[in-house]
Amino acid sequence: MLIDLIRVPDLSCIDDLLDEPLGLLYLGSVLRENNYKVRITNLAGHSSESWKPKIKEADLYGIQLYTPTANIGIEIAKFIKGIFPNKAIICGGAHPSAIPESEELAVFDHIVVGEGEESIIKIVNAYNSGKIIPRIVRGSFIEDLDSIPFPAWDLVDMNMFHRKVDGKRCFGIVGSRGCFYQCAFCDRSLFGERVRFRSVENIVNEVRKIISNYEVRHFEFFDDMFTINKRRLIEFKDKVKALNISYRCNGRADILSKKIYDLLYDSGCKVICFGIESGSQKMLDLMKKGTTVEKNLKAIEIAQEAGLIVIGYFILGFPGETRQTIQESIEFIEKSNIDQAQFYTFIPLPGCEVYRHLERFGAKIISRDFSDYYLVTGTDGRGGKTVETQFLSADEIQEEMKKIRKFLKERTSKGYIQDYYTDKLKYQVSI
Ligand code: B12
Repeated sequence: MLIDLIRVPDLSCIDDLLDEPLGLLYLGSVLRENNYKVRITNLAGHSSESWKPKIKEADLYGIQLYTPTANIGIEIAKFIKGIFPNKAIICGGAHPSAIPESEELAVFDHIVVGEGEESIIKIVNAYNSGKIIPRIVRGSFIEDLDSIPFPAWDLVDMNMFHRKVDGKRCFGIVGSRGCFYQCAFCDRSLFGERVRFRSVENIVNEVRKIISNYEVRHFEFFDDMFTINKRRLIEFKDKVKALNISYRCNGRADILSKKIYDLLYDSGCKVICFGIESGSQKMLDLMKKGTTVEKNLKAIEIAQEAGLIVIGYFILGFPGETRQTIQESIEFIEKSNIDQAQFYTFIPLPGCEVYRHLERFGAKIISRDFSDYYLVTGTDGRGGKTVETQFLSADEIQEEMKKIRKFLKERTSKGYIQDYYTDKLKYQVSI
């Protein structure tokens, strides 16, 4: 039985070939472990039409959907049904996990909610043995993450992906799943609120395998919770130091222990990315970020002192945003001297608290077309027009974004800036 896992193109993104499709590589790995044949059809980098000849026959298809890629994923599923009408198609990923009952997903035979490793095996086994399986399959959160085999990198051409850390091509690693913070803009339907960690030993074994198979020593840790536990970081540093790696990771900016940032630096971390979100305390409170502007400033200072390059992610246009709060974010950037600042427009992603309680937040959705639900794209870095808030219309938010881009361009930033996929390259930003 051959299962074809499809990575759909992200048409709104100026470069969707930055990162390997880790989720599908995990699914490929567990399918192979269960003796199924797997193919990954990687349509990233394709235009709205050029993907069609890439679709080949298989016994079962699996498609990953993010909200902004849901429409193209549905189009691909319809195309498959047109040429291979008897083949079942499963979808999974963040979008169907948030709204599995959505009518738009009617073309799919099965919808997987949450982590896919156990659920895809249940579904494929059922097809293999002629058993019935429900249309919506809700996976439980996998407790023992070490039990999941490493991603099947060989199913794709890893040279296609070009995210760089420290100027060199890197591999992505996910060392934990879940996040217990309650940020109102975040969709946590996928990995849930309870954090599960892989053992440090297991992560370091993955690092070793990548070094020996690909001679790559540069990594990006995608975990939400990479910096949360000092004991783990000490163990990580002790085990990884001799491997001489460089990496970038995400961190909560309310962690103010200098020891944490020293440990990161000592273990090879070059860049830390903080979700700063705003320079306005009012906005941080509305977003339920659970932290303060002062703590954010302090964390940037300590991390820089430890030798790290600090990238800050900001959200523009969250409900409650005004020109005054935007000005506070600009002042924050000037005051903090953060190495790079990146702004993304607020999008009410299905599954996040704002999407579920629009009125309470004072937001009005102006587009139900999921192709508009992208955070950033294009030469001016604008996001899709999806939402209107009490004080700013969607057009005004885009205008403000233009001004911020201009401000950021004039500011010197430090650290590596991703060079985008050359034939799409119009400007340089990093994500
Ligand atoms: C890392 C990350 C990225 C990386 C992806 C790196 C990678 N190599 O996968 C980058 C920077 C590229 C990225 C980009 C985007 N991201 Co992102 N990202 C994340 C993050 C922080 C972690 C995801 C992760 O750990 N992936 C690793 C693997 C293990 O997980 P996975 O890919 O989701 O796959 C698992 C399941 O989803 C499921 N599954 C997936 N596909 C399928 C298919 C089938 C058939 C089945 C059965 C199961 C299944 O099984 C997999 C294994 O368990 C999450 C937040 C979070 N903590 O969840 C946001 C998150 C997933 N991203 C989000 C968004 C919006 C985006 C963008 C759409 C942003 C944009 N352009 O506007 C893009 C889309 C990229 C694309 N390719 O189309 C949202 C998605 C919300 C939504 N409703 O769509 C999230 C949830 C952030 C948030 N909380 O709001 N992202």
